[in-house]
Amino acid sequence: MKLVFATHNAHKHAEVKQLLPAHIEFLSLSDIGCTEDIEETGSTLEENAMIKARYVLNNYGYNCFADDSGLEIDVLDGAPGVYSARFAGPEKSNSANIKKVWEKLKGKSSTAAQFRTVIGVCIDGKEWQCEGKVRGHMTREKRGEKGFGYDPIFVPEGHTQTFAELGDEIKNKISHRARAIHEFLASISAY
Ligand code: ITT
Repeated sequence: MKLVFATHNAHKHAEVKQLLPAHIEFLSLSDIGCTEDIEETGSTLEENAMIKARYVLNNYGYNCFADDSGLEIDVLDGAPGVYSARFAGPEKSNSANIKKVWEKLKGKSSTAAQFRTVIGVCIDGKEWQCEGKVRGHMTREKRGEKGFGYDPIFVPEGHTQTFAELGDEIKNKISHRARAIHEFLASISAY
């Protein structure tokens, strides 16, 4: 089966590629000539994941899945959530986003948080969603060089190092995206 993963984020594409079985022909947006930005106009992770998957199906005719992920901080009522990429502004700067998290957490005693991924799927005329979460807490300093986004300031539960220190091998076993992908893989095992 040919299957498009609708992301322009090369790091995410590489992460997911390592998790998919070899018999699935895994295509990227550039493989199918989709270079435009797919506008994420939804107000939830669920809506945005479906918008991206349906866009590829409707405009390019491929079976597709798309993920939308976000960092949800408990004492900030789940912010930045669906706005994680643009938390500090439309330029989507990781360092500005991290600074804004620290500002918002000033004076708060808890930094408990989770990463959550929703996968929207459009395959052979059917649509469904899968979800994965990883609980943890935010640090008040950056640690580690690996990963992307908020990885240098997120320590997953059961660990003392950030995702950026732990690296892909461990992250791919326990991350929100890995958990959502495993649920997704189980859901397509018959294909
Ligand atoms: P696409 O929409 O093209 O897939 P994106 O970078 O916008 O790529 P998401 O919408 O899924 O990715 O994620 C929104 C933001 O949430 C992302 O830019 C990061 O800042 C953050 N994020 C998501 N997953 C993350 C992870 O595994 N580690 C660290 N930060 C992450």
